[in-house]
Amino acid sequence: MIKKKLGILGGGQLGMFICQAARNFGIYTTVFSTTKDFSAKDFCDNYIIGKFNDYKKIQEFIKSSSHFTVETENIPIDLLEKINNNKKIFPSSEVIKIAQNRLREKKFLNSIPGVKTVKFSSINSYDDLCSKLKQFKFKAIIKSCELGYDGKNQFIVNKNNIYSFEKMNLNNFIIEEFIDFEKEVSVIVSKAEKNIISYPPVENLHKDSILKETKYPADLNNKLIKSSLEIANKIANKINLNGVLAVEMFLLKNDDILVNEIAPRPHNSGHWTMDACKYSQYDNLIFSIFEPFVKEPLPQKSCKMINLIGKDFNNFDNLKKKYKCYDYFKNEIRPKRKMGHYVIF
Ligand code: AIR
Repeated sequence: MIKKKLGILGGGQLGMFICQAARNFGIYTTVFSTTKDFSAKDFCDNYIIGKFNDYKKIQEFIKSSSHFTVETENIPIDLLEKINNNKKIFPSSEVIKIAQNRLREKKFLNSIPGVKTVKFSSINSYDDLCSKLKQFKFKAIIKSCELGYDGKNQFIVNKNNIYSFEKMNLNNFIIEEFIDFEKEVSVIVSKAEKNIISYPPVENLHKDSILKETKYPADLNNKLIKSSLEIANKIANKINLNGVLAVEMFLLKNDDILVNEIAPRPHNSGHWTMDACKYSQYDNLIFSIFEPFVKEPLPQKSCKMINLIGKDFNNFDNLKKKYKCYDYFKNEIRPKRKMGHYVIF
């Protein structure tokens, strides 16, 4: 039998968990990493280290596998299209293209009946920021449209601190209304050729724009559970998802739901599924790539997933004595860097 082969763009913790799931199903993995030390290194079968614009290395990577996926959306679109033209990539380059640019993503989301986001506008300069901030009642968030995650390139702007942005390059930024939400929830969906499944909504707690905790089940009434699942499914269908998609949402005091952002890959708020579901988000990614059907997740127990960010990781050995702990094997602790997580049942 020919072994199934999966190429993964990116080798961080998400790539590491994808490799582990792939191995359980006997799939051979090749990771393309832009750094020498990376989380997935000891969990993949093969790896290529190079720059995304290194033609020879990319050719080698495309040759390595029949099927491809990504563990971050921050990958040059021409590279994704190149893979898409030659082999199968999950999700397709069109899906990733939408999710990797905040402006494109928000326009797409608002084009779906029944899906809404916060008010937003594009900005390209400090002058733009000054005039738009007025429209956003002098309190807003600005984010770079591309290449930002975990709070990177995101700033709260108000009347008092606006001057500190005068010297910043604000080209290709988005300004978003600052909203006072009640809760943050996320829903992960996975879609294969023949069916679609969703994980139940979970409640997320962020600190400094980085996910700190995810709680399953979310403390929501049935109506909100239903609406959040409906929104995530609408998005997955509209975007023609093939793979896994996480939908982050804000829940407002009046029970309205606004979509914050989407991620076309396994998501940090789905790590809990490895320990509390029959089939994790990583298992379903593998099914969506290699099988016609994805599987119902079948959650088994309630739990809380807590991220170890930056120096939190120094407590890892202690936590290991009490909880199910995951090390991301990163070479260096940096502030705001996700270093590992643990799960409390
Ligand atoms: N990641 C991707 N998008 C958002 C996140 N958090 C994961 C991926 C990526 C890793 O974070 O697994 O490879 C990068 O982590 P770091 O700490 O090296 O920046």
